[in-house]
Amino acid sequence: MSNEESGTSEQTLSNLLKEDRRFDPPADLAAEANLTEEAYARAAADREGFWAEQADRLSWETRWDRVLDWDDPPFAKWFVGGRLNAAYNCVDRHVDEGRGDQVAIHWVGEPVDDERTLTYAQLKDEVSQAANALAELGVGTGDRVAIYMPMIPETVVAMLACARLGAPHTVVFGGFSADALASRVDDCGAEVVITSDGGYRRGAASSLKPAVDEARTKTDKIRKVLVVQRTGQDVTWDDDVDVWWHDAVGSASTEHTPEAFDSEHPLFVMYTSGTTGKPKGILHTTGGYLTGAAFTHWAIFDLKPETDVYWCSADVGWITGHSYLVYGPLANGVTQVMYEGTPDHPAKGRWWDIIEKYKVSIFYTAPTAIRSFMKQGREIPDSRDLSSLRVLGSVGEPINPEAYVWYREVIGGGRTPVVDTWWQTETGMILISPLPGVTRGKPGSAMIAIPGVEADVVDDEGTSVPDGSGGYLVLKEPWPAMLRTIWGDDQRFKDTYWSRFKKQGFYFAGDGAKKDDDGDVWVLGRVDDVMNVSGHRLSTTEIESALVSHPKVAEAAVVGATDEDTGQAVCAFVILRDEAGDGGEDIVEELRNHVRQQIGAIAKPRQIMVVPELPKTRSGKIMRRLLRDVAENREVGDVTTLADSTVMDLIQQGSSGAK
Ligand code: 6R9
Repeated sequence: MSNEESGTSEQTLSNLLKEDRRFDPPADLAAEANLTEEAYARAAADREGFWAEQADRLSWETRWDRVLDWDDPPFAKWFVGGRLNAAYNCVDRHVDEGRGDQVAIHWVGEPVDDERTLTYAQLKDEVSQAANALAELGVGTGDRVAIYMPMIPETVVAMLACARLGAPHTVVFGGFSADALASRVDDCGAEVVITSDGGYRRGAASSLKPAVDEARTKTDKIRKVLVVQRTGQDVTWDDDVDVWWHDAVGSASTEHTPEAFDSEHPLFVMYTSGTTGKPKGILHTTGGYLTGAAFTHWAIFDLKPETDVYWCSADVGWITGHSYLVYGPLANGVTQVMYEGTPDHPAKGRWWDIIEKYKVSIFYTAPTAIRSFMKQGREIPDSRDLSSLRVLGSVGEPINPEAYVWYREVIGGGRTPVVDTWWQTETGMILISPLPGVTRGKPGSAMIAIPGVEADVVDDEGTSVPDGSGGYLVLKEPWPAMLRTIWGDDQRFKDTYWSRFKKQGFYFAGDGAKKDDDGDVWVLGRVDDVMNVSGHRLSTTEIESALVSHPKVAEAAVVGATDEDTGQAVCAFVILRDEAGDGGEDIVEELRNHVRQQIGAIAKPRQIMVVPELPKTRSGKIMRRLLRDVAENREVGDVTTLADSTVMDLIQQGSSGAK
């Protein structure tokens, strides 16, 4: 954002920042909070000392002799010389410390009453068996293993078994195609794939194994495929390659001694859903990543491992599933819920049934889910007992103030702080977030960097912008869970994240953000989600927020489409709330005027299309690139990273002729 332009953006962004609702932390939570205000100053005074304290939450076989080696930036090494085993920390340690009978996972399958409970002791046995079975299949330290699974306990077991062996895993979201799987397997050279026959989704068994079979025709890397039987559906079988999990793992010994690995030993590679080009394999290593995931999970959710029941609704195929379903919660030894299916099967309200049944106290989900519940109305959650909830989290996208307030009021009964957590696959851990016992929450703002993290908003030259202005979100100092490189491509790692502000040595996050008058951060979305209409910079988030604040609108996505007159023009796609019916004849005009009223004439959409669905990635992010294709009457581009690739057909049918 250039200097002249930020003046304009300041005015047009003022709509979001007009938000003046504030929510104090509940007094009882504040009194017992894991972190207090003092942590910020303590961490700022001695950042490395602060992180060393956090690393001490883990069990190390050998202690580190240097906290941070930043001698060759941007290649960081954390807890240098330290040795540990991530799986030992997530499982065995709790058993060794006498918590073996505590439930680790209450697993809830999609078919009602298909449930399984695993204690830490049982998890230890299964992880040990799986590690022995993988070793038997020839998996050794450093070998990569691909995991292509539904949301079942074996997925967590498989990840931990890999970690136990020091074999980096790469989890590929089960909704991805055979092509996507093959290209990831190829890129990281995985010779073993762990999968299942299928999983349950929207009431039916959907298959996974055929995609692995197909991937094997596209890459010659795959030597063995370990198959969990989940649905019992027919699978084609190759005796030379395929191995049943229940045979190999079921017959393996429950004794397995975990080896300690170097703190910088690779733990996993997670491919990001790239907008264009080859996906990036983000590499995370052991000691720093586990420290960051465990600490943030404890601090930001104010976790009390002995009494809380935690639930993160993310899929393990996403970084949130890695840090806040597997490594963070299990390192902290909490009891958690894991759910296989969709929120509306067999009926709307399934999630609230689960919260009621297991007395979930901390719940972490995405704004897209919250907005879809708003669409259904409050009667459904109102008819469940959600009084066990005490902290709510949000991740993945900016949360619109309306969705934040609804989440807090309707789901949290007006009691619960909402932590809007900003982070990325690359950051490995939450970096900007309120602290539930400290922060006076503002709907729509992720607030400030957590203790130990240095974030800022800067202009084109890398200079910190004054409060009240917008720019680029950067990280000024290394943090323990930061990515170490892009798998096999150090140059791309440097170019993508470290070249934009090379002189200053800042990490460029790719997000636009704004500091309000109090210095609190409002993340506005990816820099490429900024539109330029007649020379005015408009953020998609701001206009979407205005649309969602209209009582008939459930969800909105805004893109800038090329326009002869104005350079770009605002095009909006909206999903109406159930009770709004078809919205009435004049709905489009009504909404255009609403945006004008909320923000100003410049933001009034040229075009609004009422659609039944929006195209989203697995992590709930709207793929605006595809909507831009529709808005510009182009053939729709690559849809392979969509969670549901049929959505584009629905949108195109609905939008034809609309203007
Ligand atoms: C964890 C995750 C990262 C991008 C990030 C930003 C957006 C995530 C956000 C948020 C505003 C939040 N994002 N959390 N934007 N407020 N609380 O989502 O990782 O899939 O790599 O996406 O998501 O644009 O740059 P990832």
